[in-house]
Amino acid sequence: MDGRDLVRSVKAVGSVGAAQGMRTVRAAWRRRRADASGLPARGAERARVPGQVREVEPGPGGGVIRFSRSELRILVAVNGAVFWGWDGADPEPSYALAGRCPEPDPRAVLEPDKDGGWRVVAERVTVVVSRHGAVEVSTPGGVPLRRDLPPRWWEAAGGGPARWMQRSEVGADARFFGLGGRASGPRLRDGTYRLWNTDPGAAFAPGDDPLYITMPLQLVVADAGTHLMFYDNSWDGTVTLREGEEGAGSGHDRAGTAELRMDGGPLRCWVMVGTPARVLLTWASLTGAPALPPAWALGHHHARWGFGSEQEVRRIVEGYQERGLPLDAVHLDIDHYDDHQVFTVDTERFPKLPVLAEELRRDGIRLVSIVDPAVKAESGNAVHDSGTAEDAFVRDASGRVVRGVAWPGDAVFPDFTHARVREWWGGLYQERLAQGFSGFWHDMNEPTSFTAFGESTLPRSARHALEGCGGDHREAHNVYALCMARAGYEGLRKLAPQERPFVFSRSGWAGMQRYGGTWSGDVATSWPGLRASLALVLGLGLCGVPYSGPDIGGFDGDPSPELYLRWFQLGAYLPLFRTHASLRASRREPWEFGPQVLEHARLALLERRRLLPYFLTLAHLARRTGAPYVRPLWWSAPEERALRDCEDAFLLGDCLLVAPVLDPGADRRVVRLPRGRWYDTATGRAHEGPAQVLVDAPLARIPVFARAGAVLPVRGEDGELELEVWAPEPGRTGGGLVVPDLGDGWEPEIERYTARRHGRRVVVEREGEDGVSGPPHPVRVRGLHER
Ligand code: NBV
Repeated sequence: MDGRDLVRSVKAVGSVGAAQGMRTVRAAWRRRRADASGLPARGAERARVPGQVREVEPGPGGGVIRFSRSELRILVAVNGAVFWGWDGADPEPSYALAGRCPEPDPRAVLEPDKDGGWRVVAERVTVVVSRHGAVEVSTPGGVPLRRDLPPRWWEAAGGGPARWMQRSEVGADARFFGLGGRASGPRLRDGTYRLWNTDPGAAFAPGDDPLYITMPLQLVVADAGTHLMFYDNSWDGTVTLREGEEGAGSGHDRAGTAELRMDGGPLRCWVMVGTPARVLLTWASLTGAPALPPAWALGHHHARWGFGSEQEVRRIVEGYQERGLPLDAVHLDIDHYDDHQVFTVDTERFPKLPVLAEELRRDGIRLVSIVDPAVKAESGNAVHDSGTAEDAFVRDASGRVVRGVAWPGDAVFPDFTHARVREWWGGLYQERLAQGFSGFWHDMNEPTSFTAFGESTLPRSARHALEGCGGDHREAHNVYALCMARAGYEGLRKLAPQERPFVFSRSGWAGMQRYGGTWSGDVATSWPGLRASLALVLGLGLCGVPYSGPDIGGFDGDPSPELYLRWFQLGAYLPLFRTHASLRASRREPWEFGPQVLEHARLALLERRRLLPYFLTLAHLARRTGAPYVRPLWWSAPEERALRDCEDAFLLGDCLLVAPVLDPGADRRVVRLPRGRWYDTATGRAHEGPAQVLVDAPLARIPVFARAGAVLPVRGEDGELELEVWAPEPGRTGGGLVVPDLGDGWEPEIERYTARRHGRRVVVEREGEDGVSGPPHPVRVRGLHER
């Protein structure tokens, strides 16, 4: 029985047969037994709340407030973020932070507040702690944004980690976003969301929750302001959200609430306040700048589980080339491994992979390899043997190496929470580089271990190094993929220092953007699946992960030509633009859906290529500012309530508004435009926002609007950089940023442009240190002759 049969049995039928089936049953049984002996029974529990304030000890950036049954440490950091932690919790160690905790802001001091409470006043935020331990966050003007009520802990009589609950209140008008990758987002409606990275086991659609990436991060947008709240704790937990309701003059407002319940770990959090852009900037300064993808990774990728041979890869590539369709990368899935074993090649079907890679590279196409963490548990397997020599694999409480079941059969799992193991694993990418691969696609890293029933991951009692702190899988699970991404990224930095690593990962946690992006897993082939794929990109962007994109056409099944095309057209405007599908799914090449779809897909591909300089600019800006490429419509106008609820369109950087078609049969759609003038880029027609407009959306294209005054870097017909400038409204100026990509190893300067009307002309100038000058690139003005 091979991996394919296993999928058929585990995923499709839900029952397993023969040897592999027995393995999954044994794995489930082993897991239960390990947990029963490795984890203490909880027994009776005692609840605790902080009690009354007893004393206060001011310190740099804040101080410590002691209550009768707990203590609270508050710290305002120089980047403007505020930390607080209960029961002695410090900001470090933390998997989310990019480095050390930022320095305290010396200007922030703890001072007495009314009714026996205390407060810290910082530049952008005021934090007031009541004498019972409620913590209120408000704007400098005193408008409340959030109130965290006194927390409650439950301690097990027999010892072990305390469970805790934190209830928070936000404005009655507030909307919640974030929590990682949620298929039902980006606006998170009332419900309970689990914080446990999970392979759903089948292609997902809205409503399937949790998925592969969860984060205890809430981005809250309200009239009073925007804030990001991050509870730095990787344990299993749930967040129950309930949007508030306004009394509308006839009654009281009901606050929105978020109730976080965690199974253990510290109660500590970071909050940042400001505009959405400011909040994401602060988040990136705390958790790390998003990795810059290599330029080719912003082009078109074609993947497939089951190319099966070098000939087939060549056939696909030729298919693109013969039809003049741009292609930048081809991804090889697990079927190119030898017997599903990571860091190997099936040399019968892929006899000369380095030669193929070299040929493709000459044509400007890169090869990307899937990398799974599970290692075949068999002596003689080189990775297994070297990992065993390194003592790299996760063990249980009794010291035995934990076994699971994955594609190669019985498998063991590296403990990526150990620096030495990461270094060993990072070195293994040498084999991939020697095969000619340029990029890496981390899969199955929740981690997933197939089991016949219950949860498909490692036992909760499995031991992990956790950077020398020691702990078990309850704490390590959610950061497993983050640490794997770090291992791959840092390994590649060492092995190929001249190139930007390209790593994207199915699972992850807060801070994963430091190492790359994600594709967020196996989205269902359906119209709701298409909607979910946009929700995920938007939601992840608001969690600081700007580079992602779905499997175009959906992972499973057989999309109709229309669904495939609409997905393709959306994907062309998302950071990761990749067609991919499962072994058993129908084909996903653009020519497989008839001549009409082919022609329209060609337009999308060519437009993506034309926009490449813009995507590169957005990638550089994401790295410098934390701003996602793909932003909700409220990004620059969070006070516009109607925009907060708009989930079917997005801003691509500052210049474009993209309105994908997400419903079957549509050839027109309504688009909600934010304030200002917007040009329909297909017709040149100007629309004045705020407004809802009905526009054509024929099969050939999805509606895309350009902001009046936008200066957009594009690729001209000669392949050189050109500036596409959309006429500012009369009497107004516009402008834009351009970051020319100079290739790996270069730190380009941001070029700043202004655009203004001068009579019937538009004047575009570059702002430099020594004043303004004419732009060094050709300029093409559009929209000038409108009204
Ligand atoms: O490696 C096979 C697939 C892969 O194509 C997909 O992108 C991943 O999300 N992988 C999941 C494992 C198989 C799942 C059934």
